[in-house]
Amino acid sequence: AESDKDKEWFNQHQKLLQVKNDLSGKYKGKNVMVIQAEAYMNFFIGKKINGQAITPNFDKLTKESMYFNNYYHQTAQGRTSDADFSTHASLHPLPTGSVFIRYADHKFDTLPSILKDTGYSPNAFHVYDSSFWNRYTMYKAMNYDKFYSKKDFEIDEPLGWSLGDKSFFRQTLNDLTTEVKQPFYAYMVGISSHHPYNLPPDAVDLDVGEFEGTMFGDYLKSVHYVDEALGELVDQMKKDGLWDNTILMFYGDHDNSIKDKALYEKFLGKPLTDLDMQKIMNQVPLLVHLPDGSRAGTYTEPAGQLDLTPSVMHLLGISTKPYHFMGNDLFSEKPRMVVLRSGAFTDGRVYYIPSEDGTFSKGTCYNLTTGQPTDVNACGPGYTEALNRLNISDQVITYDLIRQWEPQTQEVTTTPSTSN
Ligand code: GP9
Repeated sequence: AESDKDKEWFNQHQKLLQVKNDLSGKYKGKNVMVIQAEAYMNFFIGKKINGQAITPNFDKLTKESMYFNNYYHQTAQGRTSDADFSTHASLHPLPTGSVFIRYADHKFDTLPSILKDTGYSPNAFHVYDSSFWNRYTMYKAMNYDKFYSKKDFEIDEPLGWSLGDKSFFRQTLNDLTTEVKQPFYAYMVGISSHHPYNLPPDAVDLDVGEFEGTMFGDYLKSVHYVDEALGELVDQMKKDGLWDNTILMFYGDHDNSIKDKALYEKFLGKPLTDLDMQKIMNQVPLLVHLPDGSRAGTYTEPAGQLDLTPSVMHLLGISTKPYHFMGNDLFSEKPRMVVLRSGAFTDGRVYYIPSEDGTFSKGTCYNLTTGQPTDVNACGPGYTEALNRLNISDQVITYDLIRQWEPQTQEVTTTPSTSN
């Protein structure tokens, strides 16, 4: 049956996730904090505008953290909820709609729930209405101990859609140190850099020069504000004694919806190819700070949101064996393939960008050694596998296959010993 073939795919993929190295289980029992920053892309990391660093705190952290600069968001129409789903369930979001809304009652192997089973206290924090993206229901299904939503925060720094990330991080750390038992899993979803990015002028100090008064300029200011919030969070974690016993991960959920190539060319000061634009619109940064600051450096192998859950489990020494993950382990040296919901994919050697109508031969296959388009057939085998993965993921989600694959509990039939 089709579902047996799907199960077999996971069995095969699982072997890659079993590869052990010196990071396996090294951070067993540590707290894990995962921050998902709104519309936070990779193209501005390490860049300056008018002599001022856009992300000085992120840049400083890269000196003592692992920075994945070829990390992809794998989202579709479900935007922020898709980033949450692919990060925590290690499956692809759907081609249409949001899994959170459409299939919250289906079974998924999710990081919070797995961590809960091993003694962690998983908690989610997001300053918006708890029903948005059906989070309230989905977070219950994911087994979070508590979802701290808008009603749990004091709106003492009103900004954009809601509360500013500076106050959000501060209040979250307060909850973590006063209410939550350790080890914890803290998942924090920021909101300050949400479209249309118009923060009050006194909230952020960044001279964006020729971009002043444009949405692109406002966007740069908003991500600069989020970077300041990140800097304050790290300082506070040090004061609270959390820094040395917490794995901190910070990544962006999806792009900023600003698609005008000319703006990026102006900002980066060079002409951009279609491949450059593809990367700009799909890469988000991932920063991983290990408690002892080890392994610092820039990691250029392709990776993506689906990889986060198996990778956290690798660090904590929790076996991935019983679960159904499509992602890779970021901490093993195996070559990896990253598939985007559009059907684009890269394996680090080639990069395929699909055509508008999805006909394989009309897409473009880039040879990443030369950066130039090559014979499209060089991407043929990869494309077949990319579509295969997207299909399997869709089937698992739509037909609730993980529930079907659960070991059947034997029905116990008892024969009455007496009759009356
Ligand atoms: C609101 C926030 C927005 O809760 O997560 O999500 P988005 O509009 O970016 O999907």
